[in-house]
Amino acid sequence: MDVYGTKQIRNVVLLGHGGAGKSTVAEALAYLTGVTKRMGKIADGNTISDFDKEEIKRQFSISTSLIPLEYEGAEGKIKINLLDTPGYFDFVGEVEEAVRVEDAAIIVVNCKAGIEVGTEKAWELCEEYRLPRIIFVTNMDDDHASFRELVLKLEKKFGRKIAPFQVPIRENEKFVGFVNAVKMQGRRFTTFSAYEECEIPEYTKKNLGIIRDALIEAVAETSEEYMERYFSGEEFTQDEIYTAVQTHVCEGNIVPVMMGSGINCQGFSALLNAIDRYFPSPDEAGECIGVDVSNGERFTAKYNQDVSLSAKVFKTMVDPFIGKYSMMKICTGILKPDSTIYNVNKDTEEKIAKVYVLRGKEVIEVPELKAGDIGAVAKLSVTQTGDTIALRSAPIVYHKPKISVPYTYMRYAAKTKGDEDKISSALSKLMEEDLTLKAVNDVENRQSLLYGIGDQQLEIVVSKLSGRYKVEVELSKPKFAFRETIRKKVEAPGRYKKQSGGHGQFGDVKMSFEPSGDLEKPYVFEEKVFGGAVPKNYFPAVEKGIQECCVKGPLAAYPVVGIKATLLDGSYHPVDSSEMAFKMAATLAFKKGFMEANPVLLEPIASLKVVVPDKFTGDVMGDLNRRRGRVLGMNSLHGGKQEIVADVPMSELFGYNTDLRSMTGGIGLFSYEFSRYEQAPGDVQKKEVEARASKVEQADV
Ligand SMILES: Nc1nc2c(ncn2[C@@H]2O[C@H](COP(=O)(O)OP(=O)(O)OP(=O)(O)O)[C@@H](O)[C@H]2O)c(=O)[nH]1
Ligand SMILES: [Mg+2]
Repeated sequence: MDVYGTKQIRNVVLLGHGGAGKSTVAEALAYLTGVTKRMGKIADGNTISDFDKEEIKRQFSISTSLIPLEYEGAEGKIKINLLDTPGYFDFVGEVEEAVRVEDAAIIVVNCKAGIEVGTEKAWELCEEYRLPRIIFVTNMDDDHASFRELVLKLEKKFGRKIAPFQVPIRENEKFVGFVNAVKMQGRRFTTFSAYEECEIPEYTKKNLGIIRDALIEAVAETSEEYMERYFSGEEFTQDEIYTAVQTHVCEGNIVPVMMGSGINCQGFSALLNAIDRYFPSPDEAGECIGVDVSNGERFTAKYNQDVSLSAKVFKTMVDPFIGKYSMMKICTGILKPDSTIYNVNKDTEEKIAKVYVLRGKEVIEVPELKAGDIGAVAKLSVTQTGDTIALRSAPIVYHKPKISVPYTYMRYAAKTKGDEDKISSALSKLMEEDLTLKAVNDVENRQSLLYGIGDQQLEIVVSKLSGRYKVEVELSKPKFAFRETIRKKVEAPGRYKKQSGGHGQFGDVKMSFEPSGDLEKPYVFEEKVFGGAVPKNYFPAVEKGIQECCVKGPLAAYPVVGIKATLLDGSYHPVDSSEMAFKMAATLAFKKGFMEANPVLLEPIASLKVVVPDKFTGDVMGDLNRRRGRVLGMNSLHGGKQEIVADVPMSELFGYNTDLRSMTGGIGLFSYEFSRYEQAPGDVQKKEVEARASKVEQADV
């Protein structure tokens, strides 16, 4: 593959709802630009983008794939770095990594399915990252797909920016071509995306007129001079139209809508043309903004190959067979093989040998990569996704990507004992690839937890562990961290006595137990012993007894919190008393007293935020009620959305991701954090106490 200069590069991300046809669009573009001799199909598991075993098995994308294309554009050869992202919401992390380095987007919409939740999310992301975009309407081969209806819906949803550039031509209800509204020419497909010119059918003319007028009006709005010419009835030249459209597309004022059939590879010549003409090269798209670590000052630069190197590592691939690749976008300078680079985040230099571009799973060596381009380096040891690569002499650091926080979790365990180390090393590799995956060791509940965006993602992790790393794990419902405390004050004696011949054991205490009011601490200890009934040197032993009891409470073996224990009185034996005996006596007093002091279970409460469009608020609040949640308030957000704030028991949030998705078609988002402990209702307590009866240690007297 050739080396391309900044101006010859187009970085384009494919976004859209799951199953809309993104990977098929990528495949068609690759076929058309000569990357492949035969077009692969999702159903046959032979596409460039969905090469992973799990993707082939499930027939949808799981990770973002890079597919560089070389294309003979209007002003010479260009390289299009296409990133094909997964549409399913569990893999949002992949999308978030990709949009950070791309300069423009193609939102793929299935004409028959229309605007889906994934379309809206894609649009929102483009707005957030200010990405110029084209909407590519696919599935035009479906006889029931109405382009016009879809355009009306798009206009209603996204406003005046929506600008159809084409009108379909159908014969006997079949999609056979389109009219190009920019050139005002008819096109009939011959083989694949190739076409011959044809007459503009009569029935398209009315529609075409509207589209064309809107287009010319937009061109006129580019400058005062154009406006005057427009009003004097002068026509614009083709080149003037192209230039004006490019300005509007780059500024996000116009979103062209184009069409085709992924599966029949139709409509892609026009799409390639549009990418070439309308999308910005990196230097036109924006600036690199970061911080110069040497002086702490803000750093801004154009994408420019003539200054020193800086690059964003936006994705990591770790494969047991092909190894680790750090994918990066070169921001400034040139990345050359056999050089030393400096990882600014890790303050470490790393050696690189060869420089590559990846195309799906294919690794292609290149002489160098220039500013604005995307490529990869193998076997970096400390470098992770989100890091900035630069030179020690010019240490620039770019912002880390904004990646969704995972809130769905499951407990995991090795199916075969002894596999634990292998599992944790495999998981750490998977976590390098996927920033939304987290393995957490929950020491308190003696369980290992796997956090992700959704259940499907976690299920795929299990499958990857088995397929790639040959270790089997099992997912199950996690245990929740309850606490135990008491509600009233009691006094309780504790006497430990073993005096049957020889050296005996004797400890005797009287203690009071009451709520301390501080649920952050297990216990506070005090002594009010009068006249040496228990000698001072045994006080620490008594406290030790209480401390140990608090680890595993008498009610359901959960940790105890919020207890005040006071040593009031007792007695001792000059020979048989020992620290051990007093510790035991305190334990007996605690267990008896605790159970008499109205013991209760406390459950963790999460403070939850749910963001949904207005129309779903009723359903969401009803569901939160069923989950024993307390809705605390609602805040209006922009775009017709509401944020519902509620307190909900943590245990009731298990499975919330799936339920919220099915309630809202996937558009609802939620986040939560632990807030505090609260008394669990009687039925919850009863169930827990029964379930954990065997775990409670009986006081042995
Ligand atoms: N009839 C028809 N089928 C299509 C078209 N484009 C894609 N498909 C089929 O639709 C299914 C989904 O296509 P993909 O390309 O995998 O969709 P995607 O957007 O990449 O999906 P995710 O990776 O899950 O986000 C596949 O079975 C494709 O063969 C099209 O233009 N016409
Ligand atoms: Mg896909």
